[in-house]
Amino acid sequence: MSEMQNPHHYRKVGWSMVLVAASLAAIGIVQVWIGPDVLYADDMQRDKTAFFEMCKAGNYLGEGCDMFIKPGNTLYEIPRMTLDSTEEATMPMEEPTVEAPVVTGEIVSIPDGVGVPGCEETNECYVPADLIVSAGTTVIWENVDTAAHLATSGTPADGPDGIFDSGMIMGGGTFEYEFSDKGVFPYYCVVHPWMVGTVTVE
Ligand SMILES: [Cu+2]
Repeated sequence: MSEMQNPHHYRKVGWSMVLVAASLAAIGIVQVWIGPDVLYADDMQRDKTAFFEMCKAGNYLGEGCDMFIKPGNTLYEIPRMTLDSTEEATMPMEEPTVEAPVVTGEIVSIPDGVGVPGCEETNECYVPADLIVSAGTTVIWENVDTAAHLATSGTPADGPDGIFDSGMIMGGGTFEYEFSDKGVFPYYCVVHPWMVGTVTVE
């Protein structure tokens, strides 16, 4: 008679199942019991934050708000109207300053459609294909094509030389590299090896 055919063994298995079921039930009960309190501390924090925001909005003048007047919690300067003034009080409006993106580099464009050969005939796979910059200049490759391209230092014949490697520049993406050393740096697109360019740093 094998082990599995022994009825006493079945009984043992049966008791184990009961034990597992009981444990699961116990976990369930504990969960239901503590459930609503799990978020208790979180709610308290939320209330406190809401109260602080209310005080801040009221310049910390509200009841109980003086507890927040301490270094680091800046008091707002609220412009006040003067009652005897006949002029309409004007709020000091700050001119909305639109921060123009600071272009601190030279841009090399990767034009549309250079993923198929042809651009090499006019040397326009990168524009400009032969860029001359001064040392310390950041060159920004801007891929305006929909296909992904690379700017990898080296040549198609010898492969990457390890100086810089954009990796895949997705359509609409950019890659930046700051040229600190002088020299002539050829680069190419690993997936479209007819795409070549150079950066000359003077
Ligand atoms: Cu490419």
